Amino acid sequence: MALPSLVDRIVARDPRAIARAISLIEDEASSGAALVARLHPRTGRAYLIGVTGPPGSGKSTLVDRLTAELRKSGVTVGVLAVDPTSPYSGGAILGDRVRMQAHAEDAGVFIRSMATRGHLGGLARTTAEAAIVLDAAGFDIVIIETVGVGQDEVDIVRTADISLVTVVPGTGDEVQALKAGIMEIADIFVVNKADREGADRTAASIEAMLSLEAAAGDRWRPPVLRTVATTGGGVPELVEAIRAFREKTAATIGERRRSRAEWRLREILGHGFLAHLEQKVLAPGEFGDLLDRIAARSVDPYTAAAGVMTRALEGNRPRVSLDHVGIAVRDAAPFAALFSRLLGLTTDEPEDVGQHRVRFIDTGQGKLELIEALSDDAPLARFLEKRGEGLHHVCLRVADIEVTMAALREQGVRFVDEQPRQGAHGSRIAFLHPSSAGGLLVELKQP
Ligand SMILES: Nc1nc2c(ncn2[C@@H]2O[C@H](COP(=O)(O)OP(=O)(O)O)[C@@H](O)[C@H]2O)c(=O)[nH]1
Ligand SMILES: [Mg+2]
Repeated sequence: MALPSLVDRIVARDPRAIARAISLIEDEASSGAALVARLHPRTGRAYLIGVTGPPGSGKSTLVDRLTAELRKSGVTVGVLAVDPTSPYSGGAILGDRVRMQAHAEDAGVFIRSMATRGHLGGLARTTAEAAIVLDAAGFDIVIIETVGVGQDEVDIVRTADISLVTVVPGTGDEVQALKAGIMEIADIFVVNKADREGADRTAASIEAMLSLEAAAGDRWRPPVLRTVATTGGGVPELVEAIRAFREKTAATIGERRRSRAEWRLREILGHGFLAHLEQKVLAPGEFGDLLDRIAARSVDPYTAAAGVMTRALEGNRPRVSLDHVGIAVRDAAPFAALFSRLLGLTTDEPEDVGQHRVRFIDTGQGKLELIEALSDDAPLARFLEKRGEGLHHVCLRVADIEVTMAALREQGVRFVDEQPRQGAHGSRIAFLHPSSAGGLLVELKQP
């Protein structure tokens, strides 16, 4: 299907088009990226609710109830349920999809499972883009249920407008464990399974933990709510708390979304740069070789990374230094004498290269090369006839002449020499065609 018509159908909230779009995005197809680009201008209206917490704490059940409760007031709800990827099937566990079939007949609800595909942080790597689809499709609320496997479900704060953290009544150890990471991200705590014993104690210990934090002025203090997701108990109160948070933070939501955009952009750039390194900079298998060398302690990770980065940044721009400046002369002797008298520079013994005789004068950094023609049909003889004595060429030293030539050819540079040839002192040289170098004759040299 052509992209524009897919966009139209998404905006018209066609569930099949939405499902198709999310699949494209999940597969990280280039058409998925193009689609996101087209949908993005139409987003920013939906309110994103993140639901995180340990597996089995009732997130899916709660999301289901929350959806039903929100629907009562007529708002439309899109749900993204992120599942851990099964190591066997590679796909999402289907349980949630089955569980949420209660809304199957409701056009105001769209539910979709997404597999993490190995991504850590509680979300699939493309969950934020899938949310863009639902936002563009006009869902008022988008609920994102995270995997809930660990403490590091921090991605959700970087994706959602509000984060709900579910907890179950327990020994108190669980609440202690929460401290590590999830505590900080909660805008609302939900003690679910409040029909079980110990819910009050669990809620109290969360309250106690919260009271340790300095209550900074007007800041939102996360409420601790109790729900029974299986019956829907406490869910209206949860909807009310969400509304209160949304109202309280309405003035700063632009800021929050901007800082999330920053995080997202950095992540995309990081991911893109890595992909570039793997595909364009490193030779096949080279990444693995680097790992082997790090494991064998023959290189440290920082040095390895620095080497790759240098190549990535300078790979297509060969590093050069000035080797020498060639000067066409009819007779080298008076020039040698002049440089000796004026500057105290000595001239090397002559060396014959092809039809030319060359002498080098070392200035300490770049050299001067005095070139004489050995016969009347030498290229230099023709040069002297046309242009007279003076600057003939500049020679730039490169580390690897083949690599440099290939890189320059890629940029459209033409060469006088198809292949590098033998130069003075056993070097290998090649001349760029003057038409590719602003009329100047440029020699490349690999010492
Ligand atoms: N007793 C009780 N069981 C619940 C409650 N909420 C969910 N469950 C059950 O807990 C189990 C895990 O729920 P689920 O929603 O899949 O949890 P998730 O892994 O966090 O998504 C299911 O068997 C639910 O029926 C509740 O409030 N009380
Ligand atoms: Mg679940």
